Amino acid sequence: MSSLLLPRRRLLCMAAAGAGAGLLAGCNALSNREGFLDVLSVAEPLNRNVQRFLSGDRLVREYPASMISPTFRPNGTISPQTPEYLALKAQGFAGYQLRLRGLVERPMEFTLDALRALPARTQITRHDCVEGWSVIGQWTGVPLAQLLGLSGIKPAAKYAVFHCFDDLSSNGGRYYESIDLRDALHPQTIAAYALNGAPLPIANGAPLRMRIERKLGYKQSKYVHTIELVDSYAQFAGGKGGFWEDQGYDWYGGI
Ligand SMILES: Nc1nc2c(c(=O)[nH]1)N[C@H]1C(S)=C(S)[C@@H](COP(=O)(O)O)O[C@H]1N2
Ligand SMILES: [Mo]
Repeated sequence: MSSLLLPRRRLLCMAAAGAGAGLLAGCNALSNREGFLDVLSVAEPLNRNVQRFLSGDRLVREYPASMISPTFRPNGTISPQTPEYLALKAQGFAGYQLRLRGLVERPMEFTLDALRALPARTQITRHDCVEGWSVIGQWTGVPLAQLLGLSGIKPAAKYAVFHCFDDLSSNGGRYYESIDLRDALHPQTIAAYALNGAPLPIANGAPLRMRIERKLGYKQSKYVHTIELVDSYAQFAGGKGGFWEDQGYDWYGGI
């Protein structure tokens, strides 16, 4: 069955329902909100629509455990040195909280224990960096659709922005990224706290990083502390929606 044939409203409900039965209430609240999906479709620039047409709302391939790479090669920041990160690291991340902010009905915070207590998704996927290498790893985390089902989504929200702890260019800025809500609600978009069955290593984004499986490596934010829903990402840093986008990389970053 081709997912392209299903109405978009149905697809969003499937994304939310895939994250756990408790989400159906949030899903109904979302799909009942008049105009929400219409706003999304009008706002999507042409190239995004072309990529969507080619890829649909498909799931990316998931691999058998036998294909997991012996080491998940780290890239970019591998040991954040910002004061706020070093303070959390010194306590073994015990004080960590993921914050949901911006255009949500209810701002929320989740400790790592609270995240681990929610229904989890585990997926073995391939990570493709634009530098030309790939690795396969097993990720475990909470579907973002589930978290947004709990916080609610205000009708004006169009993008999820991921705010990170690290200062990759050592200029006082922080790594950040953004995706549209359709990718945010995709069933394989998870906030991951484990890699290959062990707590996420620092090099790979501890204590929490995003996996957005239809995207290139630079869209996979590590060291995430806040997820903010917005109607525009122009207000952040260079205004192009991400650390590498501000250096000229493509915002959509699809694979
Ligand atoms: N916060 C943060 N996230 C980041 C980066 C980074 O430097 N800082 N690098 C990106 C790039 S270019 C890649 S390829 C992947 C690497 O993830 P890994 O270190 O787990 O391999 O993380 C992405 N997310
Ligand atoms: Mo990358």
